[in-house]
Amino acid sequence: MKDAIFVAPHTIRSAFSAAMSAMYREEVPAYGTLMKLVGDVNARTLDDQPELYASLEATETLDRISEERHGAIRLGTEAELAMMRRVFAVMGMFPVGYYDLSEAGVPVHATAFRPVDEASLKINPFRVFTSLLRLDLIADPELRAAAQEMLAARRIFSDAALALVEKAERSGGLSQVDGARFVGEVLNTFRWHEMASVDQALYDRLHAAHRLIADVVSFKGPHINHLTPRTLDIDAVQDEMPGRGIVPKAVIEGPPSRACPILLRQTSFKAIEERVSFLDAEGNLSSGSHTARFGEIEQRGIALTPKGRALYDRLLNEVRANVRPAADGSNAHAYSTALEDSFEAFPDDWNAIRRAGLGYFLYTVVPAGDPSKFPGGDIEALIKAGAVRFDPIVYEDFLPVSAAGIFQSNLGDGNVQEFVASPNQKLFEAALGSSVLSEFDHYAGIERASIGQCLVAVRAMAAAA
Ligand code: OOG
Ligand code: NI
Repeated sequence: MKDAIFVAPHTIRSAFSAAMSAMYREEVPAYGTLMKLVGDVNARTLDDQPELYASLEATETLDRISEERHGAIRLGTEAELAMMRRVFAVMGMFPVGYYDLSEAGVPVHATAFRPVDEASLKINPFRVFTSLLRLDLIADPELRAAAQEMLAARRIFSDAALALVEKAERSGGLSQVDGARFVGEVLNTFRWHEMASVDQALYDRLHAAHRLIADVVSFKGPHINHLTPRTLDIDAVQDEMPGRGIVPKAVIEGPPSRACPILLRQTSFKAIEERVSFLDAEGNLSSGSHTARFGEIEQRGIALTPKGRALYDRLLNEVRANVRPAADGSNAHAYSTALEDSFEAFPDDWNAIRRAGLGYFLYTVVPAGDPSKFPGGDIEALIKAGAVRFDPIVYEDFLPVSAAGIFQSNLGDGNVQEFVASPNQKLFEAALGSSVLSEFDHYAGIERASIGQCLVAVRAMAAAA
């Protein structure tokens, strides 16, 4: 009875991601161009690959294939992060994973707010990579204090948004009318503000400390800095961007193109230069520019186990120790060749990946099997007998080295700064007001449950036969 009056969190999430998409296309027209290109490439890929068409048609909603999969924001304070967690919870999005980017020269740590269960992901997978600025990594104490003061004074959520979050928490959901108001109010938090909230002198000092610090501290709120649709052929989109008048980053992040895709491949167009205005203490207006916002695309593969991930990290690090991708693309070809060579060492066959314990799989009973012939015992015997099949579990999370590459190419590739690596998940979780779900535990749990279900189902079928 109670549920009947509430709109489902995934319905609010779908409305929110659609509203973000419309707003962002308006704010950053190049993003609209990217969306069009992605739609064209996806349509062409489905035309060219009837097998892919059939498998996607069976498992997904084809008419939404080119919709946004994720976006990203950067927050300034612990209180903002804690509140953001409550806002995303209303939309059925929960913190998964901890990403320390200080090691890669970006002074933030992060999590991804996302739908967690399979059904919810399927309805709408939208997630938001959410970073928290690490002011402790600003060396100059005076600048740190100025940044802190600016951030402490800003209010990124409207009173109405806060009231609606409290209402949802109190009553266990929002009505349809409140859900629509919530989307409208929360959307405002992610809007772009042409008018900076600091004067030009402070902007310049923040910018000199790190471009990302200027991006977080100088504005009224955490503008959405990119959205990311899914592409079925990331290499084609990367190649065709220049033809549509948009400038791609130098290389695609993540693993190379493979028969059995692993983890996540992503690339973006380089951030656009936008006009901003500054007001000084005397009321004089001046104008400058700010470069932070871009568009990205992603293509996902199988979630890897810790063992598979360790192999991935090792192979990637080996490549990057030899060929560091240059921002201007001058060694892009050498990089991609080295990447392909290195990943020869990663099995490229689903069963080999599975047998080596490198990836997570979902096991299901084959409906056509003859239960009287099923061998007893373990899952391997059932697979051999053709009674059980396995399919890769898709990686729904992010990769710190890739994220750092995306950050960097969109903050100006110039000088990459060094920070002392200082992961601090405890501190992050204290700020968040909850722990983050371990993505590895989550995938392992899905796999384990699917094996358990197969064994139970097969036993029941054999008993009934
Ligand atoms: C976030 C970069 C991380 C991804 O796809 O890895 C990210 C940012 O630039 O704020 O979105
Ligand atoms: Ni991204």
